[in-house]
Amino acid sequence: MSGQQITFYTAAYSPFSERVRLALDEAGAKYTVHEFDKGRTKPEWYYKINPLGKIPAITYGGPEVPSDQPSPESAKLFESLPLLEFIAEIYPDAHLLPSDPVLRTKARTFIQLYVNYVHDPFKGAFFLGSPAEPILQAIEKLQQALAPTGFAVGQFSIADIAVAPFVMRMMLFLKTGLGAYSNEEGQKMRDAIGSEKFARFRQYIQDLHERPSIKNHWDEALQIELWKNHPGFQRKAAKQPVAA
Ligand SMILES: N[C@@H](CCC(=O)N[C@@H](CS)C(=O)NCC(=O)O)C(=O)O
Repeated sequence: MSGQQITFYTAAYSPFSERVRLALDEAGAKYTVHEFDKGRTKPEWYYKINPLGKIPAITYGGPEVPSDQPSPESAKLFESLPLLEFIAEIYPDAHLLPSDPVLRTKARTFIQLYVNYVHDPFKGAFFLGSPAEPILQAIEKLQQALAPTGFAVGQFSIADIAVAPFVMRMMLFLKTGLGAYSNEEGQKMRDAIGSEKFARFRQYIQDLHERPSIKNHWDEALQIELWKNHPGFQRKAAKQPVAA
């Protein structure tokens, strides 16, 4: 267990940040949270932690200081996927990375599948109103990579942590009609994902929801509230016929 202080910079809407929170919680880490509001410009001091101004980030080590006054002595770490690897390394007892090299590689491959083949079609269909077919094909590929039962590689790992915040939001957006897609494309996605073909993917989503680190934190109503006014989603409303 790491004896160093950890301060975690995050926001409730942020799926990238949720990855890191999940890893910290799975590891049983003790950490301080600095929560930003959605859409706010980051204060000047935050750029000392992440020069990109993005969340998530953590400070690691150094003295205990107020979260808005980062110490020069702490390590400043950002980018969610390297942070997952970091947390897995400093908390080896949490087994967030499988000890078997084959499973470990499969976990990393699953993450790359999401990053390289699923994320853009997800953004396309939900935020740009692109056709549904590419995201359905991408989910099929992701599904094929899942272990026959259990989590992505069987045991829970950083693969699930990296993907869960995105696929869970995707399913929530679809269920609640949030997104830039047309009614027809929305129905197409709902019908496809609800069909027998995607049974393994649906089971995976259900298993993620039941994982305590996710279950204890996932708040559907809050997510809807935080996302419903997303500028990408507004396009859907603009496309609908305006009543005379
Ligand atoms: N590649 C980064 C992406 C981080 C990212 O885009 N974070 C969003 C929130 S989910 C953000 O900070 N957006 C605010 C901004 O871009 O200023 C990671 O994996 O950590």
